[in-house]
Amino acid sequence: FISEPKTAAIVGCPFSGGQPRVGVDKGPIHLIDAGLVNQLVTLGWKVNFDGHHQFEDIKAEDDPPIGILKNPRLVSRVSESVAKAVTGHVSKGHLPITLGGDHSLAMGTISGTMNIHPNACVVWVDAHADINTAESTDSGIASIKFVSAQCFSQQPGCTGNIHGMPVSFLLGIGSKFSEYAWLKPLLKAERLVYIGLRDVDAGEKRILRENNIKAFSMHEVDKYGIGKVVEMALNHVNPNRDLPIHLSFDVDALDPSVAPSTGTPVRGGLTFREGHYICEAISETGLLVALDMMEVNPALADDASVKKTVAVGCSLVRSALGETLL
Ligand code: Z70
Ligand code: MN
Ligand code: MN
Ligand code: MN
Repeated sequence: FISEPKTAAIVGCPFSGGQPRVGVDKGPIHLIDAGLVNQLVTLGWKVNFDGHHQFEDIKAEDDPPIGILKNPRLVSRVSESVAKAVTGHVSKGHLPITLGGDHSLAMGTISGTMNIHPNACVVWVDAHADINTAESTDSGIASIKFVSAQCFSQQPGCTGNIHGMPVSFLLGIGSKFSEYAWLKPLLKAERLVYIGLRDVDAGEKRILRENNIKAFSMHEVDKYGIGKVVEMALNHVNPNRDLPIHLSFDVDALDPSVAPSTGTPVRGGLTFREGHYICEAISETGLLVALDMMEVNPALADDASVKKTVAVGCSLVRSALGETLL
């Protein structure tokens, strides 16, 4: 699906409106400053990067919540413009690499991919399912979650932060919002698979079950090993290994010891090698058509942790684009 000469297009998305913490909008800048473009050139790719996206600004007072959704208009318009950019690249046989920014951007990236490849499958690598709907909030279970050794948070399911919801929007489940009329439910539940889950809200578990969505949590990674998990994941969404693959990688899928600089680190995550194996195995299929590297937040944690997180983000992208160990 990728034309020769192999060309990647960086879609830098300095955007944080899908979640509450400042700093995730600086993720793409750090990934580029770390030398990502040259690293990919070294791998033999032509790389198009003409600066980070400039998003229209909608002032908070002009963007009050719609129901539970926070910053609903801003998130919608940003994702819509990202969808257009991604569609443009994919239509030319270029590989868009979207650098986040928060994961609400995936409404745009996946829509953009599926506009050109309606049969594409999605591999979503994340600690979280990001599949809340406006309704799944009132599951009524206020759970205390020990998020990491250092901190804990108390959240009753969906928080209205749209980075916890992009998958439900893409599937077309939950209530519809006129503000999101541009977003067509192009993704089918059977073309979606998760790897790395370990912080899934009660309402989200019900959604996964009711829609028969395949998910490999950290339990399955431990039980079968990452090699078998990736094989089973691809067997589910891409049984004949002939469909285009969109890989949406949330850096918080990795263990906080590997990727500490992210908004909601969750202990018990993928190791450095497990994360890379996923990218390498998908690269080996030759079917990758779009990649997201999301939720790198350089404002969280100390300098050494930021460096480590940015470096692993670059390294995962290289693996997905064909870097091998030998
Ligand atoms: C939580 C919510 C979250 C990151 C999603 C998810 C929180 N279930 N954090 N992605 N990084 O708010 O819906
Ligand atoms: Mn392009
Ligand atoms: Mn995510
Ligand atoms: Mn996450």
